Amino acid sequence: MIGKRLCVCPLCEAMCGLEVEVQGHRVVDVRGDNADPLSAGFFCPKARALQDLTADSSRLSQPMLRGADGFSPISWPKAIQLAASELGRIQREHGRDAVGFYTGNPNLHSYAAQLVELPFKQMLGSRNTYSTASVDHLPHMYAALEMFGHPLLLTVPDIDRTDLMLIIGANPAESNGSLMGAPGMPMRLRSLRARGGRVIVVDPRRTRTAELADRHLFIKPGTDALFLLALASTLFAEDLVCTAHLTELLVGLPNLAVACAPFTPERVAPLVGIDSATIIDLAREFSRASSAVCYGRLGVCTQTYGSICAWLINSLNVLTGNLDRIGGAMFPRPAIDLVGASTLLGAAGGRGRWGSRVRGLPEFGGDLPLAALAEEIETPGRGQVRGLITSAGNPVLSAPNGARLERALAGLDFMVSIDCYLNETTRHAHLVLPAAMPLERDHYDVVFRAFGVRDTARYQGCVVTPPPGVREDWRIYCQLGRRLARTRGGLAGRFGSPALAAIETLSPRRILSALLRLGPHHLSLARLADSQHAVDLGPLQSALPRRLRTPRKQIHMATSTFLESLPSLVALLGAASATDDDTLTLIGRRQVRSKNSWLHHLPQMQRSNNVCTLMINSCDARHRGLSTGQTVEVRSRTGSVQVPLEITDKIMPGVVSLPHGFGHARMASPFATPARWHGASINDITDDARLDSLSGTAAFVGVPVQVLAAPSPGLNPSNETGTIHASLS
Ligand SMILES: Nc1nc2c(c(=O)[nH]1)N[C@H]1C(S)=C(S)[C@@H](COP(=O)(O)OP(=O)(O)OC[C@H]3O[C@@H](n4cnc5c(=O)[nH]c(N)nc54)[C@H](O)[C@@H]3O)O[C@H]1N2
Ligand SMILES: Nc1nc2c(c(=O)[nH]1)N[C@H]1C(S)=C(S)[C@@H](COP(=O)(O)OP(=O)(O)OC[C@H]3O[C@@H](n4cnc5c(=O)[nH]c(N)nc54)[C@H](O)[C@@H]3O)O[C@H]1N2
Ligand code: SF4
Ligand SMILES: [Mo]
Repeated sequence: MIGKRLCVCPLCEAMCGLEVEVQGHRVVDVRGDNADPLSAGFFCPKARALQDLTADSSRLSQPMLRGADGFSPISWPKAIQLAASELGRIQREHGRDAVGFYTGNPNLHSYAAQLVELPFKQMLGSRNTYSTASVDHLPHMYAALEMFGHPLLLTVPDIDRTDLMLIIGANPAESNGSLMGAPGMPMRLRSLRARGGRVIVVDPRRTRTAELADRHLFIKPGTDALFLLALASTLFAEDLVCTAHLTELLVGLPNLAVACAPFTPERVAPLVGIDSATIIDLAREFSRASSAVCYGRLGVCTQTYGSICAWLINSLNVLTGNLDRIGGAMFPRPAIDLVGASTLLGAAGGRGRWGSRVRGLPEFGGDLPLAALAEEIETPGRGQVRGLITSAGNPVLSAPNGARLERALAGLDFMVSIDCYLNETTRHAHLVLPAAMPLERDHYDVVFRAFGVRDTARYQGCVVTPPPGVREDWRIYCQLGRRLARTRGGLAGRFGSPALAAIETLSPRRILSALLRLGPHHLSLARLADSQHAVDLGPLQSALPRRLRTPRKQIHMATSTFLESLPSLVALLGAASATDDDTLTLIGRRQVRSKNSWLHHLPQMQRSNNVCTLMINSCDARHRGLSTGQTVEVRSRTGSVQVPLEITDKIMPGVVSLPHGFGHARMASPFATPARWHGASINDITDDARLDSLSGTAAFVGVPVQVLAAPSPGLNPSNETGTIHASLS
């Protein structure tokens, strides 16, 4: 039976409205929903991949147990029993911290998984919990906590009404935006310019976003904190600070002025690679625009001064009166208020309350930096991670120095993964529990509706029926969690996990319904379910001081943690550029036909614009006698990969770029991607020792590398690339 369904695309933060044609378990056609208040008919090639995804025979449809001859099916009751007894044994013998937990990106797209994750972690009782936050957005959360009093008080650029958008370290035209639900970025940037506004992009690569902008400035990777300090120091020096409606709320402004003073454009310019006149002009233009917003994402988060960058981006918006103002950086008012809900559910968290066992890296919101996981598995002693649960993730490809993590996984006593696929990580698990995919469960974007450029709400039931052998993530957490709690014996064992039991009885859907009703718009889930399209709750509105969570509802402009980090940046001003001629600086990139590591095997993703190449500037290629298409070896402190070279002047001299999420040559199995699409994992050469010290976020950006002609043809005879070959068993 063929039927048409309106739904939201569950694959990325843009939340595009779709009209899909469904046949049994499969999506057979995808179009944009013109009536969607956010996406207005826009959708990207990934949405078409939903057809491939729902037809994919390589996805898991029953629990799989790894034995000497590889994986074989096992029943659900046996699988849950085995996982609980093995993990329970490890915790009894070695303590609660001996079992680690990692949760990956797709869980952020599942409201039910989000609701159950916290009680699941509380039941586990381990300090070794990890997530993608520490390879992604933690610097923004850190700055929000310091300045506004809550890690989830994150601002969103009011892109549809701004007159000037300064984009630093983000490529929303290809990523479709992050912490900014704004589908159809090319269309939005064009209309911004058509109404007389300006777009300026600061990026070591001339990205698609940069090509749509009025101006693009190359910046040396990892130096954005200096650049932002120079912008702020110019505002103070030229008396351009105008905090307008925010003035009464600010504390520490004089301290910020003093702290910025050494970072004059003249001193900063040679280090960042942008001349001082340009920095000064930019500060003037930003301060004089009738509205302006500075937006930064992964390129500024994942660098050694990531949290400083996030602080300074907020500061720039404050200093020019653009925080909490139409056309500036605004706080959404979503139907489920994440700030209120997280406080209610006891998830608001803190930071630095404990450190990781081996390196003392700070926890944030209860989780440790992902960069610490490998050493926590490798290093003997009380609290060593001997058992691991991974859920909806692929840290072998997504963690810094993923190759080291992969080696460490081999030493675990027991590993269980909850995933839809055998991937580069889950293939190391002893047991893999198959999860229902997006579209195979009811859906509400509880996280990402909180970062939309308009406030909207949408709930949908299941779009396609899941195969009988899979279970939804939240059920797996509840079943595994309750069984694991019971292995503890005594009183705790008798009661299992009351929180998980309560959720199972109530159902996440009822909790969602209550959260919507209690939320600022008092929505009814039944009404949302009846609505064909997303419900428009209107444009962003001013929310201060009401939303602030600092004790006196003030904005803290210069807290000691930030100020104490500045001397090391001052020291940089005096240092000569340390790089020698042979060293290049590595950055990452995202390509349109990708979603992190997990969709490359789908035919829709396999197009010539989605190959894993090393981009290099023509000067650097000439200097090394390298030519386009040739296989090169890229070496860093941690490892090396071989990839084909792509010479392009879209990348800054001295910088090279590899896309993130490839590295599938490891998967020599029936589930593998065809060799041409294997690529190499950038995280085989990133460095788990490079971190933003404040938040513990991995500094993927700016890894020093050497690039040379590969000593022999690549690992694949067809001159395609790969890294480590391994068999599935
Ligand atoms: N197509 C596609 N879309 C995606 C994803 C995907 O994998 N594929 N993943 C999703 C996820 S999980 C996320 S978090 C978002 C990320 O969304 P974005 O942050 O928009 O995505 P990136 O492409 O990583 O953009 C980072 C940019 O920073 C630049 N950059 C690197 N180093 C520096 C530096 O030192 N300074 C500055 N100023 N710029 C730098 C890079 O060249 C790149 O253009 O994308 C989401 N959307
Ligand atoms: N060098 C470098 N490293 C990076 C980045 C970078 O730009 N450069 N980006 C970082 C960022 S922003 C992110 S978000 C991370 C992503 O890191 P991860 O979240 O670890 O990796 P993904 O590739 O998103 O893994 C998704 C897995 O979830 C599974 N999955 C999909 N849907 C579901 C579901 O509903 N339930 C379950 N149980 N499983 C599901 C897929 O099959 C896939 O195996 O990578 C980070 N690592
Ligand atoms: S931009 Fe994101 S939400 Fe929109 S269609 Fe593409 S993958 Fe789906
Ligand atoms: Mo991400």
